[in-house]
Amino acid sequence: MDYLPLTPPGQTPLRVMTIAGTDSGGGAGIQADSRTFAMLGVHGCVAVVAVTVQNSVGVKGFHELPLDIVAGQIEAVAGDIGIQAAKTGMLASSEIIGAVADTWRGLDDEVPLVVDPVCASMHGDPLLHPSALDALRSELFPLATLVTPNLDEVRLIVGIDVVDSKSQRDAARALHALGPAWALVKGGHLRSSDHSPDVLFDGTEFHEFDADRIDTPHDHGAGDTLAAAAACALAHGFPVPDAVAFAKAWVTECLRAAYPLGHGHGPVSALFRLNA
Ligand code: PXL
Repeated sequence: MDYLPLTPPGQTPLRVMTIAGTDSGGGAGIQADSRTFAMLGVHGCVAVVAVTVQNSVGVKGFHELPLDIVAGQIEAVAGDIGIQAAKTGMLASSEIIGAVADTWRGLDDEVPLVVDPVCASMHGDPLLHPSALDALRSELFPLATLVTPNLDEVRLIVGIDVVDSKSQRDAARALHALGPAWALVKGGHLRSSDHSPDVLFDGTEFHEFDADRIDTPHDHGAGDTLAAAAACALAHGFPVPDAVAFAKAWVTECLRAAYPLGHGHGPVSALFRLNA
């Protein structure tokens, strides 16, 4: 695959922020985002919204940070360091979603925002209070350049059970109607396909992306990694369909390089790039 342009040593790279939760096991969330940021050559900035207690077997609990600390991290970085793109991951509650949306609306610059609407871990442990779905739909989606739900998240957010390419397009239409500029419906979990077909929609045109389905139990952090890579490409000024194509190729390589960890599911790995 073609990678993103790199910044010469000593020069300031592009800055991309993740607004998300930490993963003590290092597989997903902010840890996955930060690995992708580093391996793609951008400077990663962080707004921590929650600390999860988890390992490869599951999420045992989480602690949410105060709203002023969530908002303060975003403002402090945007006002000094400056960011060229951001992504959201686990946001935990409607109050945090409200604080992130308010802060985002108050920023001086227009910056592309990728919203990965994380609702649960791969083990099914909740990472978003069910009462927060409304805030996600009404407050955050309208601010998003791109939303990137998986099929479980699609079901929760727009109530559509995606089983084939027609329902995948219907879901993309319903998601786009909530206000994001672009909606991506990821088909990695689509049982009717032996590939991983994703559908992207901007209200006018559908774009389709296909990739091999990588058959591995070690796919912790795959969604985070795709959204983080898309944010990096948007920071570079890629048009959204090109950013999605890049991110899909990146996460496919990270899935190929995934490794076992602990007694459960290991993470996708951006580290493969060190061997290249
Ligand atoms: O992969 C989704 C995700 C995002 N953020 C955090 C997580 C997970 C999955 O477990 O723990 C913090």
